[in-house]
Amino acid sequence: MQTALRLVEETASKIRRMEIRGATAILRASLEAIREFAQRASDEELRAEFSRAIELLLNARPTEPAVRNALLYITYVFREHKENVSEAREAVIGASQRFLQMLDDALSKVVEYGWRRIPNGGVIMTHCHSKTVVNILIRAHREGKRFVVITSETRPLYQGRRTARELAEAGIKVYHIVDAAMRWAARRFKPDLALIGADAITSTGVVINKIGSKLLALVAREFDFPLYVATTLLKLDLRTVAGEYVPIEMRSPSEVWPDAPPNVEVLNPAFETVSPEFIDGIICEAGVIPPHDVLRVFKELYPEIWNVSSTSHHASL
Ligand code: RUB
Repeated sequence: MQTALRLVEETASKIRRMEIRGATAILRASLEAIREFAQRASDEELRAEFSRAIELLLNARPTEPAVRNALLYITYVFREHKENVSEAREAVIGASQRFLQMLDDALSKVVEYGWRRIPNGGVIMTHCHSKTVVNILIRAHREGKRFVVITSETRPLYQGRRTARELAEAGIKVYHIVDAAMRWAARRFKPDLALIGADAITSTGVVINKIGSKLLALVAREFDFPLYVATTLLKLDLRTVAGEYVPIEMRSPSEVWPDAPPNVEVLNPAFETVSPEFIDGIICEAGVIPPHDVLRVFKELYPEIWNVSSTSHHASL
């Protein structure tokens, strides 16, 4: 019989191999894995392996603060009840459920605010695959808006194809380009706006998203169209308040060039930063807000998560 920890290991490995990818999907899978772990583990296993289960999920992808916020909170809840294992189990299951619900509520609000921003008859550029962005565009289309989307393929793993396919299947006209053609496409199609997702947001409103996002921001600046980021604030990396940087994941060179010649060092950063001066608005669960407001709004929306996180930072200072 599989141990409960084995199930968590399987989820962590799918996240590492990018069978599960995109910040929202990773958060959802991590929460479901920890809930299932708590449901299935024996008393002994829950006590002995809870921290290991959390660690496996935390380390699966380094640039995913939403997972960190969720798992820190669940760890706090577990520790509060650790004298009584059945209470601890119920508390972990309950907290995972609450977080999943919070995520669903947040995402439906982001979509609700986001679709209104999509200009009827307009041209929109996006990059990579963000479920949040795709949902906004499909909703705008269902609400009767007609527009064209330019998707970039997103080397080396081609997540842009997934975006193109999902939008096309929903009846939206898509132009698909190689990443290096972003500037060319902007010149040719004169976009009305760029819309990207986020993996992480810092306390000062810097957004971290797929490598190539800053390129799109620079193109938007040059051709004078706005760039919006659609994301739940649950992706705010609270360690940045305490002075830390968001780690940027470096992935295997073999994703780029599996048989590169000797002496060629292939570099494969997964993400990059887009600083607030390049962002016209964060479309989040509180509406469209300026990037520098993210921390204040986060504290208002999620005081419990904020309290747990600041307590754990102070403990480590
Ligand atoms: C995915 C990516 C997405 C964000 C947001 O990178 O950069 O834009 O994760 O996605 P990767 P969502 O493919 O390396 O995981 O809106 O679905 O949370």
